[in-house]
Amino acid sequence: MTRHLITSALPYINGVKHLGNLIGSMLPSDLYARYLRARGEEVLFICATDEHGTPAELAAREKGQNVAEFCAEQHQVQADLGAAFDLSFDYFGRSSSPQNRELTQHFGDILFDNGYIEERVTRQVFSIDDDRFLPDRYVEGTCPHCGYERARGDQCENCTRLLDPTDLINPRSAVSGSSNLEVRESKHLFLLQSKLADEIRVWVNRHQDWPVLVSSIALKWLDEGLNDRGITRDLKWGVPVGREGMEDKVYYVWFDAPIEYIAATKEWADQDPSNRDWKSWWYEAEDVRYVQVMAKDNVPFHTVTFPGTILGSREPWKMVDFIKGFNWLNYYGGKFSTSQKRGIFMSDAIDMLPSDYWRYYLLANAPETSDTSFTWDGFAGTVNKDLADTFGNFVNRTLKFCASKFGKALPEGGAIGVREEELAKALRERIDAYNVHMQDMQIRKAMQELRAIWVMGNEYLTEAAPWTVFKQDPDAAAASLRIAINLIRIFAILGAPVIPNTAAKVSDALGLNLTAGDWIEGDVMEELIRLAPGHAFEIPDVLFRKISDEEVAGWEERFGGKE
Ligand code: B3M
Ligand code: ZN
Repeated sequence: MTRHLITSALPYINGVKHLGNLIGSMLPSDLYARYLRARGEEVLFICATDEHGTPAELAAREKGQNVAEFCAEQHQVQADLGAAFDLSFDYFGRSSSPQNRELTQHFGDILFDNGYIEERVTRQVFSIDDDRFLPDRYVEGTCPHCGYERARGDQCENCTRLLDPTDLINPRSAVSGSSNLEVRESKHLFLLQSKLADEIRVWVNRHQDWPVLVSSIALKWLDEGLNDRGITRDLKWGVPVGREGMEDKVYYVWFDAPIEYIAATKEWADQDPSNRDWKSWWYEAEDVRYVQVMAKDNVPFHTVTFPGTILGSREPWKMVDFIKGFNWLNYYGGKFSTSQKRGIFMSDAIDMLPSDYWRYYLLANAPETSDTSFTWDGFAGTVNKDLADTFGNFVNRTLKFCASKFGKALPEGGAIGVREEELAKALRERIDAYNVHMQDMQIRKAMQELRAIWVMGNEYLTEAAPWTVFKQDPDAAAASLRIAINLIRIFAILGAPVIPNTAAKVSDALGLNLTAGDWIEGDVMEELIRLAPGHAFEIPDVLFRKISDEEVAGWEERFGGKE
């Protein structure tokens, strides 16, 4: 039987992630993992913080912490937030782990031995006052083309021209502002991607089932020609290269970060080595289907660069089978921005409302085919309509009405008829469609089916109208309430990958013990009569509350909506 390995792109360590990051990788991969587990599949779901690189060093400096301390703290913050959003990682690792150091050095060494890495001497800007080499983007100065005074050494943001740091007029360090700079020579490792390009293209072309977003980005990079890439940096924070003559160098963050997918699995196994085997998931792992989830800016590194690392190793490491890529979730049409603190961050969101509100809204509006925009109006509309009215209200009014007329157990009497047969048939079709979209990771389509399934329950209840039928024909009312309560169970099961907390509440209210592995398979009619007369229930508190216009106005104000 196939085993499923799922990785989410690794959230960068420099601060709390915003909702755009959440829907760009972590949440949809969680949905997929939960769905597969519900179908009884064997799943390993891995994520980690991506901790190396200059932005981490600078973020630590800004907080007055040393970088290791900063990363340890921020890792915990992100792990806690992931748990608060019910991200069901089997393991949430750290790219600064000893396991990743060892594996990254292994890949570096073997690529070197195989002739895919070579040493080259480069000329780079050194900041004397900062006592460090500056990455290109941390050299600032005046653009020689347009005169913009805050151009970065890699690119001018004003005229978009690509630059070399030595092109800048009046260059200075973006770290300290010091203009006490000089160009020094430094020896670096280069990954000879040009030698691997053909092989990478063949591998990409073998994956005709990838979303267009993903394959088009991969092919664009390949068509533009792969340059050999410097994969080491003159920094202290990172995976040390560990080669003679390169004592002061570390691997570039994008070299070690994807290797952390493997290393995090090893971290997971090392916690319980007698029961967990990391290697069978990654090495000669023919029975594994590997799915990666990420936002579009990460696609080149996963379709070209990292595959190059693996192919060049000439070792049988598992390569990705399917990549789900996402466009941007914008905030009122503009970018969410960690550095400009624009938009909504996971920590704000979870203080405002429970995770299921966010999970459903974000998944239903996932930026799959194009960028989408978060607006408070849109959020409130979706919550009020789909979650409060369609789902939550169905559960509460059904159970309340039943309790008031028949007590808190499924009532006896009546029989199923044509309406129920039709309901079962229509449900089967919708559930089949839901399964297909979930398997294909067509997230918005899947959410549309789920919503349509909830709507069917409401329509059934409106037509069966137990509240009016009750006076003349209590048996008929009892029969339709039994069906409705069974629908609640079905809704909870089908909704569990999306709104796991609420599904658990509903399952408790129905006195059930739903676990991963429960799904609606086979004959739906049987599922509609599964809970039998006499089965007791409780009435849960309101499952989803409505969001008022005043709240929307207040949040727009607080988070800077409109403009
Ligand atoms: N850390 C995502 C980012 O910060 C990046 C993903 C790494 S996945 C190996 O853009
Ligand atoms: Zn310019």
